[in-house]
Amino acid sequence: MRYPVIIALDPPGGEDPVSWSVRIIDSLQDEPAGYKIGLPLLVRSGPKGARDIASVMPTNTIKVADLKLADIGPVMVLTASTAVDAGYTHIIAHPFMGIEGGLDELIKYLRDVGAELILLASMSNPGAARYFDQFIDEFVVMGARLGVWGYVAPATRPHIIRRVREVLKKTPNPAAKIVSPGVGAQGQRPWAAIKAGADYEIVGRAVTRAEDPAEALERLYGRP
Ligand code: BMP
Repeated sequence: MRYPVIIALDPPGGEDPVSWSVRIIDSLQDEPAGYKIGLPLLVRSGPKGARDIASVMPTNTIKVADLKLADIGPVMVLTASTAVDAGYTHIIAHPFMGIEGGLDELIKYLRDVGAELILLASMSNPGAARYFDQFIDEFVVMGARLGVWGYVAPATRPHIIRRVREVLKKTPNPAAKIVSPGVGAQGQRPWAAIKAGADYEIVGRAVTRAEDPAEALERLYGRP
């Protein structure tokens, strides 16, 4: 891993999602710390396509399924199991459903199969400032109670990342990971989230839409 970056694979319309993703992974290999697929890819490629994509990700990379789960426990488990069975190791979920009958069942399933939960602490779009940001402290404490691997916090609002880190310090797992989207296409500069306390920056279009993704990643982050 040369860069503390997770690459978001959101294939543009009109592209074959599997060959588009494989081309990008071939270009980047294990230069980024991980890769992330989301619903645009999973819905279009189906579980078999998602499995084919996971199988070309280097073994030492984090394989995130960004399903942004928000449902009752048993239904989140059904959805998450599609991604876990396809080879994904980290699942992203919303916090608003709460623990009982929701996230408790999801994390129990993930623990049983050796996968990890990432909880949204807030989001990178401007509208999240009005709603999500009101509950950051509660969501971080909720994640700590559950024993999550990490949190999503927005690169676009570094003070939120600092706040998540601050609240984490008072929990049993202050070193829980923070992953931060919003660099590049959404306007934030590379390294801004890391400087604010994130462990990984999530980058999609600024790298994946470039003619040469490896060159784009190096241009953004510099030579380590
Ligand atoms: P891009 O760098 O192209 O803007 O992509 C950002 C990625 O991060 C997308 O896959 C998006 O779904 C995800 N994301 C985000 O942009 N903001 C959030 O708050 C949470 C996300 O998962």
